[in-house]
Amino acid sequence: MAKLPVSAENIVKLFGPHKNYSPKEGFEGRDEPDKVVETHCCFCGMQCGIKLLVKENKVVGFDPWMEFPFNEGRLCPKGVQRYLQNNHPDRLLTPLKRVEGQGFVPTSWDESMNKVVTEISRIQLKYGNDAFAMLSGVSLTNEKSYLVGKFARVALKTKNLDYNGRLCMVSAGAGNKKAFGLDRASNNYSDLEYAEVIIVAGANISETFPTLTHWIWKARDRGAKLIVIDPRNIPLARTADLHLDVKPGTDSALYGAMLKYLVDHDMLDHDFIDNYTSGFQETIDAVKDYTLEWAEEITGIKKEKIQAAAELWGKAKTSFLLHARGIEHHSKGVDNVLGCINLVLATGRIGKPYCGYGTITGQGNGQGGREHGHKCDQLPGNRDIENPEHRKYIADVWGINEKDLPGKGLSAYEIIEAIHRGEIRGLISICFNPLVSLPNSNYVRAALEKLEFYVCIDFFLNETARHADIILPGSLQEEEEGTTTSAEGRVIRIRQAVTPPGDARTDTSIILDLAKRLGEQKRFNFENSEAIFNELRVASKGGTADYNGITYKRVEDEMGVFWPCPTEDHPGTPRLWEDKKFKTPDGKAHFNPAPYKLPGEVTDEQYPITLTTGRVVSQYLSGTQTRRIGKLVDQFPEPLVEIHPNLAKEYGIQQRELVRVSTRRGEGIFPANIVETIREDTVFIPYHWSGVKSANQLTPGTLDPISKIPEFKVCACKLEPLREIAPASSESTAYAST
Ligand SMILES: Nc1nc2c(c(=O)[nH]1)N[C@H]1C(S)=C(S)[C@@H](COP(=O)(O)OP(=O)(O)OC[C@H]3O[C@@H](n4cnc5c(=O)[nH]c(N)nc54)[C@H](O)[C@@H]3O)O[C@H]1N2
Ligand SMILES: Nc1nc2c(c(=O)[nH]1)N[C@H]1C(S)=C(S)[C@@H](COP(=O)(O)OP(=O)(O)OC[C@H]3O[C@@H](n4cnc5c(=O)[nH]c(N)nc54)[C@H](O)[C@@H]3O)O[C@H]1N2
Ligand code: SF4
Ligand SMILES: [Mo]
Repeated sequence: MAKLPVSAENIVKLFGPHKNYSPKEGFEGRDEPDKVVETHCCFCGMQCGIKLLVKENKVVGFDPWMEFPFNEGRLCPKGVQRYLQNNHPDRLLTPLKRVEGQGFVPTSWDESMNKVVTEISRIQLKYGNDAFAMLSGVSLTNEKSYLVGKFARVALKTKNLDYNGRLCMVSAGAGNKKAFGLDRASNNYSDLEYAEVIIVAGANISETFPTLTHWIWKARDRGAKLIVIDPRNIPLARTADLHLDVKPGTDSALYGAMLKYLVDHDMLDHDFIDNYTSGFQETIDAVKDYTLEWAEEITGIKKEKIQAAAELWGKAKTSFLLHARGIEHHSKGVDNVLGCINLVLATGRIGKPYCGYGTITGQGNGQGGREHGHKCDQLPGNRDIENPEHRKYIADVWGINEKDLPGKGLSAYEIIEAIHRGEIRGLISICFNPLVSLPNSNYVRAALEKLEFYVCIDFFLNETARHADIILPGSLQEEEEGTTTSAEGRVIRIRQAVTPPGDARTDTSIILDLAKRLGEQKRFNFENSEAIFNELRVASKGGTADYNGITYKRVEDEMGVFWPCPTEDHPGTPRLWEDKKFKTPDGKAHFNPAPYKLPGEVTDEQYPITLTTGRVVSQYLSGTQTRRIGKLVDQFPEPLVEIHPNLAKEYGIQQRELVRVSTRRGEGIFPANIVETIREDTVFIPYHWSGVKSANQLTPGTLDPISKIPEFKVCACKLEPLREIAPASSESTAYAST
């Protein structure tokens, strides 16, 4: 039976209005904290070192941690506000149950856990084990990610477990596995400093990885040339030697044309290609017709600029290529990634000092979280859930029969589709807000309403949780011990600074308790996070993401250890591939043909404008955390639609006028932000908001066939000015990525 979400009125009754929390001037305890805890920012993949100041079991402030090597004390606007979450008035402090007609009502741990277990049993008995799915997230530590993977397969006994990295790094992961047999950025970022040429493709680094900018400036100070590939003239592009303003969805045409140019002008490393790679000939055959003129036609980038980029890249002795979601959030995301890798391999500039390549991992533990088995097709150590040897190894570590280990399950968006088909009836989620972050949110909402039972573990009441039957109050990153792995591949130590407030519990204790109640106490008998990590080390041993030699003590003593690190006397691997022994079956790096293909949806008469989506500096992901922090909200209170002045003129749109943006999936209303920094045929909307302000009402559920990543970065839309100026709040957003 369709279930209605708890009404907004009922939520307000229980929680009061949504609070934008700013502390008093000069916060309490600043001068004399009880303790200072060296740990890391909970937000993006940079995982900047930070010191948290603690007083009376509350995080009351922060200090820079100057000694931590990556960020050397630097923090971005989110990092300096992160401490405000632990003590936030919106924290969930007790389990809640949905009571029809009343909204969410506090309940006990015993009652809520019993209900969860009863519903799991009921649904699995009636519809089969796989009818109960789990969604997880990589803001979770390595220990929790590993635990969730084991919990879903061993205690919940479902194959349908996937995670929010499916919306994030999977195109890069799949591309890296095809080309190198291993999924990690190839270098630590200090290698950037001496690179002669740096390409940044589809990554708005100044806003999304602000502390990484430092390493790019260092290279610039030494004369490095910078090439930025983005439909918007983003802050980094404004300082670049070349800005290639690519039309969304056409990157592979650009990389293909650059590759052809390198071939035609013999700017190739023949020794590297001949001895250490395979697949070169078919890859260059696929781009033999990709002239500069053709590429200009497809990508909208002037051919002189494409030529200049190929010349700079081709002639450099050292170089670095970085990309992020701008090229990966596509139904051809894996092809785009392979197109970039082909340029790196053709010039042989990898596995050498100051020569590197990598995707910039997005979420805090986006790297570690994609290695230890909470992906639908993966087992710990980045093992393959369909490989009989890998299955046997993990089944032995877990003490189960290989035949009882579930197989490959559905990916995140496919789980939503399966709910619509009635194949999945129950859901448990932790650290994921799919209603805001998955594409086609009207379809996602309809799926949530169809679920027979949904339990959510979070520390804030996110938008998806409003559809839950039970909400379990979990923990923030600083409320548990653990490790994460930064975008560089550096395994670092997350420190417990405080215990969870009120009746909230650590995420780990909630999962362990659930496993126990599902009859799996023996296999989930961990004393602490370190015990989980030690099992993870064994489970990862021999896999491509090998953590076996990494101990808590080493991570602390060495301020992080880079995987792979197979033995305790192994130094770890900051720079991959120095030995040229790639992890592919033939030991070579693979070129892969990456011909240009059209995106899933193209513009037409009805929907004539390209829509792309992404981020702003002060908001984080689905906004659950940052939309609650006063100063971050002040900086960017609501999403604006970026429109070029010429396009605005065509529609008679004024600055800050409300504009209805519609696609085949839905519509939203956004104040206009008229800026010269975007292509004339494209509009951009940041996606951190919900409801009528949600960009994901508009985006399509088209997936990359290999990675299953949704196509967040390109679809067709239309604009209608509403002839009404936005209320004052949007006026304060003077800073709008321009
Ligand atoms: N402030 C902030 N920082 C964050 C996050 C956050 O939410 N807020 N999230 C973190 C996470 S999880 C992630 S994944 C990263 C994401 O980091 P980024 O990938 O840097 O962020 P996005 O804004 O999603 O997209 C980057 C750029 O892609 C461009 N783009 C759009 N379409 C195309 C295209 O077809 N081709 C090319 N070449 N570029 C295109 C957009 O104009 C945009 O400037 O940020 C991390 N850091
Ligand atoms: N249109 C559009 N959509 C996008 C994107 C885009 O560029 N455009 N980007 C995509 C990308 S790259 C990403 S990564 C996804 C992210 O999408 P989500 O993963 O849905 O975003 P989050 O805001 O991280 O949601 C995580 C939830 O986990 C909770 N949480 C955080 N840390 C913890 C923890 O330690 N324990 C527990 N129990 N809960 C925790 C937060 O409170 C929040 O409610 O969005 C994707 N969606
Ligand atoms: S760059 Fe990322 S990790 Fe560093 S302070 Fe900002 S959000 Fe936190
Ligand atoms: Mo992400």
